[in-house]
Amino acid sequence: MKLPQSVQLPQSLKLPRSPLSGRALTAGAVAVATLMAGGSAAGAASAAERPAAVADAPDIPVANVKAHLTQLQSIATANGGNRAHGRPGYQASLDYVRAELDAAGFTTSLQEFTASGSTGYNLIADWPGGDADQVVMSGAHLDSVTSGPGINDNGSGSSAVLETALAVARSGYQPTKHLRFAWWGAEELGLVGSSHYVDSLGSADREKISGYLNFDMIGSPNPGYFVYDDDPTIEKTFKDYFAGLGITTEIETEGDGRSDHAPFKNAGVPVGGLFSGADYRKTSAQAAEWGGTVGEPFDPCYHSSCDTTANVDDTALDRNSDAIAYAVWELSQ
Ligand code: DTR
Ligand code: CA
Ligand code: ZN
Ligand code: ZN
Repeated sequence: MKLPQSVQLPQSLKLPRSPLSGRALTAGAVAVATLMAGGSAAGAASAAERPAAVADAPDIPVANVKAHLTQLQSIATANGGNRAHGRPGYQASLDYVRAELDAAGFTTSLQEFTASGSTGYNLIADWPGGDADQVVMSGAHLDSVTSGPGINDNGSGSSAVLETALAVARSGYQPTKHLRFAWWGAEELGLVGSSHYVDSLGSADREKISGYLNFDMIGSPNPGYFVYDDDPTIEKTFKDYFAGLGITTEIETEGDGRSDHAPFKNAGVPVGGLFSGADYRKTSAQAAEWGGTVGEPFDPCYHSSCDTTANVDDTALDRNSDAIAYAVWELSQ
């Protein structure tokens, strides 16, 4: 199915402000918002009890994130077993995510590019409102490798970012800054989609991005809790979240330049993100902190056909999804 030409929002477009400001959400409204978001009253209570900075951040229901993973698994199964660039499975994944966002009130657009002789697409979703000159962006690559369905790599990041965006819509959150979300194409071919996006931005529009948060593999079955150590403010935001849960984190050392934050960083945009590990093996010290299996890879199915919905640790997926929401709320106030 031929998709429409990419429809780019003029970056200078001033989006309408809503009278509801993020700070206007009282603890009671947080409770209502949390309940509407499928959270529990207890969740609402814990949200109200949490430090003021995170009072507005809702709990992300991991069941909702897993429901997106189930959809992506079904899509891969119905399309040759993968969701790779240039294949029907990628197109169907894109259609699924975009439909969810359109139904929730996001302004979505597709950005077209070519890689390895095939047309690829980035999906960009803007949440109406906020200062268009201060954009907080969150992203994940939506493509898989050709050898499998790519549920952890990177259905996990794609689904957590999607559910965070949907939580923004459910809560009616209207932060000071503008929220933008992105699902990249052809990351596995060499960060092609995200590089195309950054290269296509003029310098003025690049400077409007106050931070880019990247999520690539956040549900690894033998998980680690790694925080990108690129921008100190973003790094601290994530570390503070996990410290609040009593979870130690390590700085991410596997991936400088190995995921979609790299083009943003190279263009001078502050970046950060989370990672639960790929083909490196868990040490005994890490297992003592995080549990799991010493000597085994964080993700034994990395880039393999067994990267299915059975290849995800629900606790890591849940914690990282909640950390994404915390950071989006915290960095956009
Ligand atoms: N390049 C990612 C996997 C990956 C490997 N190391 C890191 C570090 C940080 C983020 C991602 C990764 C991929 O295969 O999609
Ligand atoms: Ca959660
Ligand atoms: Zn990969
Ligand atoms: Zn990946």
